[in-house]
Amino acid sequence: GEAEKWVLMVTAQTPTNIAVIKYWGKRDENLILPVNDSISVTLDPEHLCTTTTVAASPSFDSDRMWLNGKEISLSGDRYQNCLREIRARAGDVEDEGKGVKIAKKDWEKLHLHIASYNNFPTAAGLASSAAGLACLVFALAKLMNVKDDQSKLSAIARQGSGSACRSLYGGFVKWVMGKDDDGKDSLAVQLADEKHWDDLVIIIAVVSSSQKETSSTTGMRETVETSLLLKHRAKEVVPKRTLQMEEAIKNRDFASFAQLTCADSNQFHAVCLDTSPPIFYMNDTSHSIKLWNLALMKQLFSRIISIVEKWNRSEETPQVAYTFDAGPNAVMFARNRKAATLLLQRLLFYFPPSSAADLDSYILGDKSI
Ligand code: 2P0
Repeated sequence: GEAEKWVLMVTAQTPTNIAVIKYWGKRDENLILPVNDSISVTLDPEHLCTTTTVAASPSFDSDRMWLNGKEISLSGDRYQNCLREIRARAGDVEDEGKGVKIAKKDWEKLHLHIASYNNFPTAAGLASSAAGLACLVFALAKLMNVKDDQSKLSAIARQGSGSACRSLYGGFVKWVMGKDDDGKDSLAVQLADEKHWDDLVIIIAVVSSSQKETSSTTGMRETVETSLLLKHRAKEVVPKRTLQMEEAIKNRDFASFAQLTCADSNQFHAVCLDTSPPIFYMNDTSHSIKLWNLALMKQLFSRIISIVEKWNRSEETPQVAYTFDAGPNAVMFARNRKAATLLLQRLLFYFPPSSAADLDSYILGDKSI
């Protein structure tokens, strides 16, 4: 009847995050519990974000989801775990304008339609799953009037994709690995908000929009199974480095921040190389180079590293840090606007874009949410 025609909707927008202390390796694959803490910076939502609309209606027959306009399956454990956890925490919802009243228990039988858009390449190593799952959990929590705080929501988003838990907060965020077997204490906490370090500028060179070859999930499973270096990293290196990074962020100490960020990116890729069979994210020449007029992808990575390392050594104090994830894009942090301008000049000199349109692939943004 008429009363059955309502649709209740919520739209949310969530930026992606870039890890400066990397998450790589799980101790529990189903709950997504990591082998070490990680720290990230949440980007400005303008450039790299997911927009998700969630809708509930008695006229929907099943839960369905569309990603970038294409229907995708929700049957996987990760989506199912997130939906179940959110539904279990749903509250009463009343929309007087629509004459809608939903009781807590009604959410179990109300179906959802979800539409999600990324304004950046999906699965190209720019943490699209991070923004996507964080946004989904956040939007559903709003729709269903879930009262849990962001930290509790982050533990739900974590079950969708590990790095997603860090996108529930802006600014600088730590994913605490936790000790419990049930994962309740494996969640995100905000270290500093988006206004804390205003000088910092993040520059991302989108090298290729093609999808990466080894997924993070598979890659880290193989690393956990085969790499001895990972055991050393998780037990000895990351615990100390996390504390040092927290200090660097607190004090806005760019020299330490840059040293730790570069070192951790390099160790993450060393751990990938220590995996059997080895994983090469930094010189993956299997990707076609669409946006950049480069002979080989590996030249970009090694050249960015050497350009930045050389430049930093020639100055009194580091000007720029680099970090690379499980995909073909370069993320750089400049200590301030002046360093960012100089960095862009250098990038444009060493990697001249082949057309004006390619200039768009340099994204200049603030880290603020
Ligand atoms: C990070 N990455 O800390 C690290 C650095 C990639 C390199 O988190 O299996 O997509 O969904 O938990 O979160 C990528 O891993 O993996 C990632 P799942 P996820 O940002």
